Amino acid sequence: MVKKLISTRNATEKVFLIAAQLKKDNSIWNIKESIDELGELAKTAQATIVGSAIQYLEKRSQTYLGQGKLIELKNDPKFQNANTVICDDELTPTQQRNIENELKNKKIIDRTSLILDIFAQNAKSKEGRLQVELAQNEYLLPRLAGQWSHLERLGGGIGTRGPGETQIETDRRITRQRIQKLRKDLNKLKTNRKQQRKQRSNSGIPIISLIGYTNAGKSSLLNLITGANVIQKSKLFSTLDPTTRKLYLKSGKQVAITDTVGFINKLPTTLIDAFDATLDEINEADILLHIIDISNKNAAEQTDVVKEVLEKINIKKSNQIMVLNKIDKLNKNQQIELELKLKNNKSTDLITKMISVKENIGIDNLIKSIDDMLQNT
Ligand SMILES: Nc1nc2c(ncn2[C@@H]2O[C@H](COP(=O)(O)OP(=O)(O)OP(=O)(O)O)[C@@H](O)[C@H]2O)c(=O)[nH]1
Ligand SMILES: [Mg+2]
Repeated sequence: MVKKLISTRNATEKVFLIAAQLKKDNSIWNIKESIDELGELAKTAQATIVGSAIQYLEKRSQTYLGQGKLIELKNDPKFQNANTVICDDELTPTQQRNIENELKNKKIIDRTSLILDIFAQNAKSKEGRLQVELAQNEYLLPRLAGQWSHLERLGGGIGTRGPGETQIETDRRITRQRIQKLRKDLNKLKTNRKQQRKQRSNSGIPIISLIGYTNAGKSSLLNLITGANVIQKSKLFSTLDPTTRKLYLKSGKQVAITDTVGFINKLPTTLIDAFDATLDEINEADILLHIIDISNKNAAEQTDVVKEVLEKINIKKSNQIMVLNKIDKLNKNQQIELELKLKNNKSTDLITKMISVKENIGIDNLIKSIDDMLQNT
C-alpha cells in the first residue's frame, strides 16, 4: 500500500513571501523574478499571497533575512496578517530553527518544502509517490533536531509524544529505515523500467523525450501530436510521471514520445536524487526536444536552468531540438525579431523551431525535423 504523503498546506493559508540574495551572488536570476516564481509556486499550492519582501545581504544571515529586516516586517500590517512565511531558498536546519524562534506565531516554509508539497499533491503513480516520499524524508532527516513544534509543523506524523533527545533519536532511526525501504522499493521499479526500455530499444523504435522548464507546454505538445490526454494546465509541475505515446512520422517511421517532469530554478537536490529513475528515461532518448516557453520574460534563464540540470544529471545529448513554444503570445514584431535572432545566432548549432501548440503553428515542420534528424543518425 502506498503511504499517505505528507501535505503541509491548506486552502486558507495566507502567505508572505521573503527572499534574500547576497550582493556578490552571481546567480543569473534576478531576486524579483525569483520571488515572482515563488509566488506562482505558492498559488499552485493553493495559498493566498498577502505580501512580499526582498533583501540584498552582504553575507548570509543565520535568520535568512537580517535582524533589522525581520523587525521591520514584524511591524508591517501585511506581514502581521499572514499565518505562513515562505522563504525563497532552502533554509539550513539552523536558519530554520532561528527564524522560527524570531517569528514565533508563524509557520515557516522554505522553497524546497513548498516544491516538495506540490510534488506530493501531484504524484499519482506508485513510483511517483515513492519518489516524492523519499525526497521528503531526505529533506526531513537533518531537520529532526530538538524542536518539537518544528516536527509537528512538518506534519511528520512520526510520533506524538513529548520532546526529548531520545524521541528525536527514535524519529531519526525510523526516518532512516523508511528511506532505506523506499530506496529498495524504488530500485525494484528502476530495474523494471530498465527492462521495459531494453525491450523498446530491441524493437528499434527511436525514443523522443520532451524536456523543459515546468509549464513550458510539454504535455500540451504530446497531447496535440499523439492524441494523448496528459493533464495540461497553467499550474507548475502538473506532470510528474513519464507518459509514452507512439507517433508515425511522414516517412512511415514509428517513434515513441515521452513526456516527463519539468525543471525549475533551485530544483531541490533531494528531488533530483529521488527522481533518478524518471530522469534516467531522458538518458535513453535518441532525440531530446527541449520545450521553451518563449513568451516568458525569463525564457533565457529558464533555458539555462534546464541545461544546468541536464549537466547535473550527466546528460550530454547532441541530438537536441530547441522548441520555442507559445509564439502566439508574441506580437508580430516580437516574432520577426525572434526569427532574425535565430537566423543570426552563431553561438549554437542546435536546430531551433518556433511553434505554438495552442494555434497549431509550426508543428508539422517540427515533426519533419525529427524525421530528418533520424534519417541522419
Ligand atoms: N498561449 C499558449 N499557451 C500554451 C501553449 N502551449 C501550452 N500552453 C499552456 O501552457 C500551460 C502549461 O502547459 P503544459 O502542457 O501543462 O506544460 P508542461 O510543460 O507539461 O508543464 P509541467 O507538466 O507542469 O512541467 C497550459 O495552460 C497550456 O494550455 C501555446 O502554444 N500557447
Ligand atoms: Mg506536463
